[in-house]
Amino acid sequence: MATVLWTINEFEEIDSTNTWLVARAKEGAPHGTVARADFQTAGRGRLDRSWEAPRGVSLLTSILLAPRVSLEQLPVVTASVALAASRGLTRLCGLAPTVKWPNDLIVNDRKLGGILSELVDVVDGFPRIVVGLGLNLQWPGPEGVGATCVRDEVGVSIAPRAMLDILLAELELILPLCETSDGRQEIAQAYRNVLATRGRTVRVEMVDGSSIVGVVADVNDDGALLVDVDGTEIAVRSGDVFHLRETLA
Ligand code: BT5
Repeated sequence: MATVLWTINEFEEIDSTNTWLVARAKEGAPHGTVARADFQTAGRGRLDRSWEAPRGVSLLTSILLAPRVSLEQLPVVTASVALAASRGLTRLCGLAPTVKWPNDLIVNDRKLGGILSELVDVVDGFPRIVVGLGLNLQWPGPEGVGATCVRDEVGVSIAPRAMLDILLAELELILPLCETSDGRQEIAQAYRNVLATRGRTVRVEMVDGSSIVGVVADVNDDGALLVDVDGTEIAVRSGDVFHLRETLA
């Protein structure tokens, strides 16, 4: 993958950076197109949930990517964005978030950020996706959801645009790794090292409504979560993970 030329579109207000960028992608916007907003009127989480943030205190961004990977390998691309955000934060302020599979950024068991990846289409066999990231910088998230922000964790107020710039710089280093099997192994190893869920008993709710309970064993090189259910390892590609402690609460 050649060096990415980022085209950054910034908005004071928008419905959702993901919604905007998916629409631009369908009109032919290229790999490397980025949207960032100070405020979203209809910020989206996964599975039709909402993402809340007051004006100007969070990184609210979406990035259009067209890596040369298969559909099965797409989770690695999303994982790369989570890793890039985590590394960028460490460089900016020393904070080292872990990742709750699939891609929540966690500090002290609280949610610092979340990722919403949406497949746009498949062109010449390669998927194009919009990866959206909401990262709480100076506002600790809605009450009652167990969230936190960078300022509350380390006392540093990071401007959203500064966070975006360092995220993109880190992403430039990681993204090419998605396209080779050695690179994907490297990403999987880095992801494993920050995986908050490893060894924990979890309930995983699948997209089809079914669920499993087991112990998180690992992630594989394609980014699937490997859950040990009574001695049988199940590879989960998409779903919602609840630590059992949360389930029982
Ligand atoms: C996510 O969803 O964690 C993905 C969030 C992606 C948001 C970005 S912002 C830029 C881009 N444009 C968009 O429209 N979206 C992306 P999920 O795992 O479904 O988590 C959503 C849940 O997190 C909600 O139901 C709340 O409980 C909680 N939540 C909402 N706002 C939050 C916040 N600021 N911090 C922490 N948790 C929050």
